[in-house]
Amino acid sequence: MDNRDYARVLSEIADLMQIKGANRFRIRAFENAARAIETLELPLESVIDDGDLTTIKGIGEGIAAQIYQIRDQGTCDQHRELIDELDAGLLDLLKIQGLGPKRIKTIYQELDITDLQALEQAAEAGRISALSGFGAKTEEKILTEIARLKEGGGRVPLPRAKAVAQSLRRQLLGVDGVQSIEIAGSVRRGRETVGDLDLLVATDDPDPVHAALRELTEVAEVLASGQSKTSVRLHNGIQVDLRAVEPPIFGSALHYFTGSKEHHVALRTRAKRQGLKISEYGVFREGQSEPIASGTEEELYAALGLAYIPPELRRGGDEIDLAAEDNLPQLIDAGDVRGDLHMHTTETDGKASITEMAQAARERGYQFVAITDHSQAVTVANGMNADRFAAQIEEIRRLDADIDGIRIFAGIEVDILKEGDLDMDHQLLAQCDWVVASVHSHFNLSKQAMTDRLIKAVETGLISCLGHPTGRILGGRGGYEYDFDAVVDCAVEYGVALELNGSTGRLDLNGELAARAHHRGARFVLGSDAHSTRGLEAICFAVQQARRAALPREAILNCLDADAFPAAVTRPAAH
Ligand code: DGT
Ligand code: CA
Ligand code: CA
Ligand code: ZN
Repeated sequence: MDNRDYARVLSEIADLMQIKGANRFRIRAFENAARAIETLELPLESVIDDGDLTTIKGIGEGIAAQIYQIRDQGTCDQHRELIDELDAGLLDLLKIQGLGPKRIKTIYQELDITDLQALEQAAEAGRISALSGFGAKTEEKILTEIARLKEGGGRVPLPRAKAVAQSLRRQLLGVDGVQSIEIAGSVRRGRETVGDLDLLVATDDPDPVHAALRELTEVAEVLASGQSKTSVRLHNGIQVDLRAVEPPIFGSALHYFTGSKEHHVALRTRAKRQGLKISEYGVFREGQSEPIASGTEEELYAALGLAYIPPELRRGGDEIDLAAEDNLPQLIDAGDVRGDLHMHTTETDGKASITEMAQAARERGYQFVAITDHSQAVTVANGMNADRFAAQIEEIRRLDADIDGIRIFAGIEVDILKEGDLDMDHQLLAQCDWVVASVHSHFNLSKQAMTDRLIKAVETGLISCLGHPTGRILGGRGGYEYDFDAVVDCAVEYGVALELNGSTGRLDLNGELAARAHHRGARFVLGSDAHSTRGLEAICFAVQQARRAALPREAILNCLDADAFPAAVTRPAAH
């Protein structure tokens, strides 16, 4: 389990306590503990192994005891008792954006509602807007949010799914007889939400690895288990399919279980015309039982007369034709990224100093970073006013001169205010090296007003990049409405790049929208939006969305050398 799993259980306890009407200091204690774990730099389990959890600020004896239970059982007494007393369905209500525990408490107490369906019926019947403190607008919002939750159908955001899959993989790698394990399915393809996890194991002796999966503490329920496949559901609700295959067919099995189904269908149709058959056991000539390829995916594609198709492109579109002509786009990988252009420090809501962030970036092999703290409109993040930003620019200049082996560019994530104005002194924006402009408020403007707002910001000529351009929260809030193509066209005209924000809650732009913007001539920037040194790792998700969009290196500013970067960024002088 990772830190988020622990934090989730603790914050659910806090929320359920609030619904129940518990002592507010006890609620606060669980909230603080959840927060402390979420922002912890280390895996919580390494702290558990090293001894004393109470050394973590915000975690006392009582909560530490609950945490040990969560480690062993995936849940704890407090959580179980609250669910028994209240109702597990309330946890679904808590997933509704904009409905905190306080309002759910009212709904629960006044109307005795404990699940989504009952809430939906009540909202449709107008019984929610009749409650004091609720209006017609809230009621409407509840209905759209429920519709969206249903549509999401329990799919898990990619970053979370991947973290869970990697943790399972690590734990199973050491099991007797296991030669290798790969994460397959939609996670490998980088799909932004994931239905279930698929693990593929190469082994001559499958029993131990099936047993090991069944016995992991994360597992809540074994759904099926046999020689070739085990399916389980974890305490966090995620379902996992593990398949064990013999090492000689690992490549073809990995290909099969990576999907997508659409890619397979198109591939089979093509193979059939060539008198070939594909299955999880390999590529076969019609009527023969020995495969002509099975060990690796590369061999499999070669046997079909195709160039290797990376998982991110396997969608059943034009990738097979392109591979046949050897015309596949060249995809970037993590090694092409020379710098990160979105990160926060202790000056605002980050956990590490400018120097710590730069050092961590240098360790990752980067040539440059841009520091992009918030402007003052983001009060919850302690955003900077002009004086603080001016001082920070100076400090960055000093630190940049001092540090070896990496360039530190002075940047900012400036808020785009409601009317499209930038939340910072224009002189200072013109002085710094890199301006990410983002929307963090007033998400509900009309489509026209939001389009005008973004275009106005671009037309200032002061911004280098639009940050997290749709504003959606993965598995949460949808993006704000605006004319995407019109804003992209304006950005292209002004040389303003579009961000692929890799932070785990966003993936914004995603692969689909990035591809659309690419066709309109846009340039891109990958950003981790890190709030800690560990947060820099999120760049991998931006890279993966760029791969899904098949963006060429030349369209991505992070792939430039540090020397070439400043000249490539559109600055006020250009307009
Ligand atoms: P998900 O889990 O909904 O995010 O998407 P996937 O692609 O991971 O789908 P999943 O878990 O049902 O299956 C994993 C892969 O296994 C899938 O991408 C292709 C392969 N596969 C599974 N069942 C079938 C099937 O009935 N037909 C074909 N052609 N492939 C299948
Ligand atoms: Ca899957
Ligand atoms: Ca599956
Ligand atoms: Zn932001």
